[in-house]
Parts: sequence; C-alpha cells; structure tokens
Amino acid sequence: MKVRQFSVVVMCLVLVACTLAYSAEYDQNGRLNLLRGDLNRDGYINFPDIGVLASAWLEQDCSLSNRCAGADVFFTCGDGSINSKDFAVIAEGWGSCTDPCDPCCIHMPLTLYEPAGVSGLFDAEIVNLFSGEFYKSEVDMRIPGRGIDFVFARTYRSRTGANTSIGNNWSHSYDIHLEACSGNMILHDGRGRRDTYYAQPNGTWAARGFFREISQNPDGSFMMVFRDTSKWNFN
Ligand SMILES: [Ca+2]
Ligand SMILES: [Ca+2]
Repeated sequence: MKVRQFSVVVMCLVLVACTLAYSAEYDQNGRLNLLRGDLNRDGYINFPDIGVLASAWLEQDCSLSNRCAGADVFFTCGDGSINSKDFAVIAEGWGSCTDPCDPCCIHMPLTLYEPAGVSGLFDAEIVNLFSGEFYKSEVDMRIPGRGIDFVFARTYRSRTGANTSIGNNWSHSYDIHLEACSGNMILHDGRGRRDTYYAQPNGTWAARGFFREISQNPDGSFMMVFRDTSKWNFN
C-alpha cells in the first residue's frame, strides 16, 4: 500500500514538473509556443525531425534524462518508448516553425531552459531533464579586477548552442552581441543563451522577464541598460 502511495506521489510530481516546464513556454502574447514535434530544436517541424525519430524508432528504454535523443514526445514528458504516437506528434505539427528570424513563424524564446545559477561564470555540468540538453561551462582564466574580473569562460549547449569561432555549440564569455531580426533584437549573452527582445512602442526593445532595455544611440550604435543602470554598449 505504501509503495502504491509512493508511486502516486512520484507520478504527481512528474506531472507537476511537466506542467511547469510547458507553462514556461508561452510567448509575450500568452500563446503556447513549444513545438513538441521539433525534435532537433531548430525551430521547424520537418524532415530532419523524422530523421531523429527514425534513429530511435521502436526503442523501449527512453529515460527522462535522455528521452531517446528527444524523440520521445508522447505524451507530455514521454512514455518511455518510440512509436507511432510520437510520429503522430510530428505529423500534427508538420510544417510549423518558431524560427525568430522568419517573420512567418511564431516567435519563442530560443533558450528553452536556463540551469539554476549560471548567471555567474564558473565550472558546471548539467543535464536538463526536460529537453535532454547537456550544458557545460569551464572557466579558463580569471584575473581579479577592481571592478569587474576578467573572466574567459567557455560554454557548451548540446541543443541550443550556436556555431561560433571556437566550435559548434560552443560559446565564450566575450561572444556577446546583438542580432537584428524582423524588427526585434536577439541578444547572445556569451553563455550560449539567446533571448529575443521585442520592439516596443517607445522605440526600445524589451524581453519579458528581464529588467533590461535596449535602445539605439544617435550614432546608430545600441545600448542595453540593466536594472542597476549599468550598461552594455554595442557598436
Ligand atoms: Ca526540427
Ligand atoms: Ca513515446
């Protein structure tokens, strides 16, 4: 009896975790934007996702940590096996996309998950149980300064990382830049994270959940102002 109660509690906890994970994927208009059939997380549901599904087809031992390379998408957090139900999820969303640089697509946060505590730069290795993304960061050099330390750190994200000068899916702490995109701005934060800042009526750009604002200077450059009034300047 106690074992059964424990199983029920565990199941409830998993369902709550899944609900929370999915509820975080709403855009600024409150629409659910997570594309469950986008197995390779490139923003489109198309043939490459079929390839991911095919490579895991009929596997029976998917776990919450790897979800068979992300192919186990039925139901919400996967059911442990890859079969026609997972194919149906792809078929249902076939042709959908969320590429923020494609004006025909629904915009969504590019980073699905931010591991706790990565706001600082330090060595870390984390596997996101929701998406299966492997996150790793390593500090190669730290020189204490009077104000801000000089820190050179590398970050790897197996699913959402960008292709940079130091390798595919790798980023480094000084790879901070803005990317114009359909009137909006994408901030690359040097840790492999990308967030879309949406154009505001007052001519600035802002992102939901961030107390930051991007504005354009008279000389055409851009500036991001943080909550504590510190600034990043982009030329
Ligand atoms: Ca895809
Ligand atoms: Ca499944």
